[in-house]
Amino acid sequence: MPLTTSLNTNHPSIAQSASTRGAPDPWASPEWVRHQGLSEWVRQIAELAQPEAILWCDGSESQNQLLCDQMVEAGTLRRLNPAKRPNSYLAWSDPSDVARVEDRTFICSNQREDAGPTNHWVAPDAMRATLNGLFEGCMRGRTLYVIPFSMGPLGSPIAQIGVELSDSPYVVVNMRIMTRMGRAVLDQLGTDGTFVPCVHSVGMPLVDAQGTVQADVAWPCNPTKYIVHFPETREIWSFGSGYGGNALLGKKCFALRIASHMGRAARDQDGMGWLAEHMLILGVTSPSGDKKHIAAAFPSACGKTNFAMLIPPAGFDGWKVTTIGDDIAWIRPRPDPVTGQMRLYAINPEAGYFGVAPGTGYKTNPNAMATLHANVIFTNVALTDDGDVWWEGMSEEPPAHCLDWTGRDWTPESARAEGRKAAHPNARFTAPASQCPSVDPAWDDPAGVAIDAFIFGGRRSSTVPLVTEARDWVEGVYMAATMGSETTAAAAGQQGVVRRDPFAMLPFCGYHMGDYFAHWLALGEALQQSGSTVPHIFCVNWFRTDEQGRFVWPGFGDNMRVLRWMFDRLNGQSGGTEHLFGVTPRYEDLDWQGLDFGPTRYQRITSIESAQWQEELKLHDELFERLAQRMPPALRVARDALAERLRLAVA
Ligand code: SAT
Ligand code: MN
Repeated sequence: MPLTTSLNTNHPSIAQSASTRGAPDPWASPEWVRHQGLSEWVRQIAELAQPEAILWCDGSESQNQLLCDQMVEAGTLRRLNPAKRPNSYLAWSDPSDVARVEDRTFICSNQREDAGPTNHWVAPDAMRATLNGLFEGCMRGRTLYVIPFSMGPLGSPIAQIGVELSDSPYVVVNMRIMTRMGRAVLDQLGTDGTFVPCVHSVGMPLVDAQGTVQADVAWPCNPTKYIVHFPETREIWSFGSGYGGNALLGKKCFALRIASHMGRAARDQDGMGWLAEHMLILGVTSPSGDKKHIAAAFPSACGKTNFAMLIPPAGFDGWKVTTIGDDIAWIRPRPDPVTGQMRLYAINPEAGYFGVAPGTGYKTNPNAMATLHANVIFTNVALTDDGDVWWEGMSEEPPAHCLDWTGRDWTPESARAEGRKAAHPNARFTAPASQCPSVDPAWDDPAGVAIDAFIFGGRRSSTVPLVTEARDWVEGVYMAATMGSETTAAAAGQQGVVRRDPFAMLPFCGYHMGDYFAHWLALGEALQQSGSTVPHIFCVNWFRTDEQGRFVWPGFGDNMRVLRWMFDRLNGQSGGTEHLFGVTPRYEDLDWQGLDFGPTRYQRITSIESAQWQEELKLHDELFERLAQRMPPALRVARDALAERLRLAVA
């Protein structure tokens, strides 16, 4: 408890606000806060949650340092060896709080049908009553941090502002990396701008209703968790977790669940609306300087960060991949300033990477490793004896000894004997995007980049070929809508089971998935009606395995071969063969320079087995059945056409 007291009396923003108003009003906002509505809302939440103090986060280095120092003192963070990893910290979470909790995530639209069958729904009034109960006094003894943030470059026409109120200083320092955070955001907000209110508590007050004080722990959280969205009123409430997407509310909660609803609702105003997608954004530049921008959707922990930072392999001299974003894209139609044609412009609403550490290494993603050289917060990775971090896949040679993410001794021998990992499979790094060597010069451009193609990818050990191009927009939307993927450690629950994950948005769509498909179809149609060409749509699967369960495709840098094929297709310059559901390159259509990968192996990752596709079609039907109430007819037509082609193929 003294922790927060010392912070509040020492920090200039607090001292200033108290002194300007004479009588010390502990909940007064600093004079640089000019938005009356914001100040009132903060006071209202403070009255409910009863924090000991309020700290307005100004985004400054000095305030950040103060919070980090306090978290080091409290045991929440460890300072890493500054000679090895300057200005970097390690956090170990409570072992019960390590991933997103999808079954505790709610879309509380006014009407149940609007949330759709793929979201958990509770009536808004009932949920508000529950939240009021949970939040009453939940910050006692803690500081309430006011975190103003912008998703997207400050002032961009595509950006949006949010304010998160959280009792977690870990959230503050992560939000400072992941978003544009601090005083400049409130300057942008002015006296009456709109913002998305986000309320977050770890749910572990330090003083109970009787005034009994309890000691803090390194990672406070609560077994009861609620991640709640009210799409119509655009509010987010999160209780009980301090981890990742559960707690950094700008990310999945705002930039995907609320923003997807915003983008759909905007169509009623301007006839087109916009898209909030679970997509990385990359640039590909050819040796002649031709550049294309591609947005690619993959489920969590399927390699988006690696793909966004790809380094072309030997033999691709002069080709370059640049990174605009690694997780989320906000995409808006707008006329091209030169041709006047409508195009889709994308920004990365985030300012940092919250990437999966295990599997990120000098071999698989050197750009990420370079990004992580300093100013990073690591969560749930191992601590080496020289005060640095390690995780499975970071280097070939594991350290002889380290402390695993639970703080226990770990050696390669103990790992072999007990099968215990040094890092949690969903361990993460939080790092500034600006530190990435492959960062695109336009990554921060408020105007965004014009998208030439979309990629949709899942993790499938069979059935789905390496790459397929849809023959038109509707076929592409069908592919994306019916995408399946094996579950990963990014979400709590069973792993490795195939589930439908339409557009990689299953856990992130803030409204009815059928309406979401309809929005994509309508946007494509509106673009085409305006005389524009729509981006090409591709579907990929890097994850097919052989009889021994080994990946057939080398992946990583070699994905450039697939990117190059797409690039050439966009220019109408490469061939392919048509099959059941699109166009796939023949062996000779890919550039194999520098890789020993014969036609037989290629056959393994591109073959389309009718029997498997008959099973697959049943899974499409199950999804369509679930979404029946709002399933766009065009996708049923696409489904029937596929079924017919399949019937002919088998006959
Ligand atoms: O939602 S998180 O930000 O924790 C990570 C993810 O699932 O992509
Ligand atoms: Mn993600």
